[in-house]
Amino acid sequence: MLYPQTNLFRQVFDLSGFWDFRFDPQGRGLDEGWPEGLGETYPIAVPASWNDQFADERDYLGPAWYQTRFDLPWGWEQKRVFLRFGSVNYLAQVWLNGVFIGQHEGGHLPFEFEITSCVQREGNLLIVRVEGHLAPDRVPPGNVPADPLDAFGSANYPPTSFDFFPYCGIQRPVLLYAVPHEGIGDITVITGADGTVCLRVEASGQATRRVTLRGHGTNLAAESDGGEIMLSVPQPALWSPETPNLYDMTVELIGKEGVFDRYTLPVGIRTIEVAGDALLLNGHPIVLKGFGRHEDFPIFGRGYAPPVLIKDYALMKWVGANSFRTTHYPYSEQMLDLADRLGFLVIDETPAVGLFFAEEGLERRLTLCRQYVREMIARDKNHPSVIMWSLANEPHSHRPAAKAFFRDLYDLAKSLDPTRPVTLVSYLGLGEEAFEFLDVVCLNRYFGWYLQQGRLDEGCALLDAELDALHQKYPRPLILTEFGADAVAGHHAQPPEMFSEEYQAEMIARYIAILNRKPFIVGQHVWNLCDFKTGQAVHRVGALNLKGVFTRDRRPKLAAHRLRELWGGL
Ligand code: BDP
Repeated sequence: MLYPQTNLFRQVFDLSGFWDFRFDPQGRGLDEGWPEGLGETYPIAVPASWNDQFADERDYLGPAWYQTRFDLPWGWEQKRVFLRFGSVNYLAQVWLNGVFIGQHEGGHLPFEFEITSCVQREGNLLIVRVEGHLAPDRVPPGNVPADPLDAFGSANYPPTSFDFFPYCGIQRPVLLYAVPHEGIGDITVITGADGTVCLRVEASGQATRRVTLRGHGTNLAAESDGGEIMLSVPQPALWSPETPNLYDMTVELIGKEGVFDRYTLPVGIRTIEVAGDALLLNGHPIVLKGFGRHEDFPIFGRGYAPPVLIKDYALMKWVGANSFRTTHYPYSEQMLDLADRLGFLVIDETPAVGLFFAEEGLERRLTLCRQYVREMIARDKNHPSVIMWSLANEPHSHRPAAKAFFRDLYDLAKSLDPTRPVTLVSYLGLGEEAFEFLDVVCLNRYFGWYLQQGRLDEGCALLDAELDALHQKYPRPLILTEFGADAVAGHHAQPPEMFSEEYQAEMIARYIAILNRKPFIVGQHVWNLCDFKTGQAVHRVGALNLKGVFTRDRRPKLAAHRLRELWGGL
């Protein structure tokens, strides 16, 4: 799936701004004809979650309705016109000029509709109904009934099956874009460390495909009438965190009258593979140092907030990190563009967090997970920064159905992208049967926090032993994808005790010392980069998870300084 762009043949128009908004707590909108106009409304900023924009309604999860009007830019009558949503959480239904044009389930991934036949030159009315209820047969699930088999159920409020606030609304940009009637549909780029760049271009219409690749002293071109196109870059400037070299690639379609469509994208030449216990980037072992994170900021909620992205990269670099996981859903496309430019290694994760495997709703959850795997890979396959797909975070895999569920998703991911390792992130450890076929073992651990509370010696000894046991059972690279402790900024204790900055810093440093001793550990991701908003629960003071090494407004705690020493940000 290509991100819309503007050039001689294509054009993008961003509908971000203040839209009209209306809550619909009684669910009257459909009966009262709101698809044709909302009547009385209140202004709302798009994109941004709705929950923190108003004085009330923080916990209201929908339905709610959005409305905006637009005219077509000049010259678009000759084009195909699409409407593209970057992310709407959770269920979106869309009407244009009173006509229902489609719906999409699941946040954090883009969807689009062709509107060529129903868009007017002037006075278009766009209406979006959004609904974010938490339900056991949605992914991620919510309102999950207690399960005697694995002591799991939703206990917090709102009743999520995950530990972050279920922000709702139009959270990423809504774009209107135009492309030629015949043109480039999709591009897939696969690179080799020897400098091969292999391209698949999907296009409609009779055309020659011309590809040019420029940068780092190279200026190459190739043409083909279909199928794959191969380029070979002599002495390639490879992409890596230390040298995030990108080439400019342009794909053009040429017909009888000349060039009729063009698309440009940055290309990083690199390989990623698992070999024994190692994770190899361009044939060399790498160790991921970084974080789990959230798209989370006061007032914006989970809304796209460009300065926060820049800040978070600056903070990660300051600490000496080279990597992050898109916990627990795919991040904005802009976040990945920046990872390509700034040299970060990304584990790209689907929104499948908190899955459970009771019969009821299972088939539906699997269908949704398949959809997310497809959508994520279609969106992110061309990013050199993305080095691994994560199918899920902390599934409650106690029932036998879990293994077949993940085998299905693993095979799907591999069939769509044979070039990247596939994993899932587990808290079960030895009991996670999907580790039998996953390429990399990813584990979250909180010994010395949720267990062995206040007893770091005991917690660290357990971690040490468990990592070895896990590696013995599943001999492949292992990443500790989460570890950390809550710390109230400004709270100090000597000797360290839980919730003090000292305890958090010491726990993280002691974990890292253990990880550094084990050659099969190829990654250390601290939970979390920043404090973030959660639902309400006794263990979430102020409805915040305080495991950030930075506060929610991005100020360093002691642990950030300690990490900077350990990871060489100094
Ligand atoms: C892990 C989850 C993560 C939580 C974290 C915590 O993967 O989403 O926020 O625990 O409790 O189990 O802080």
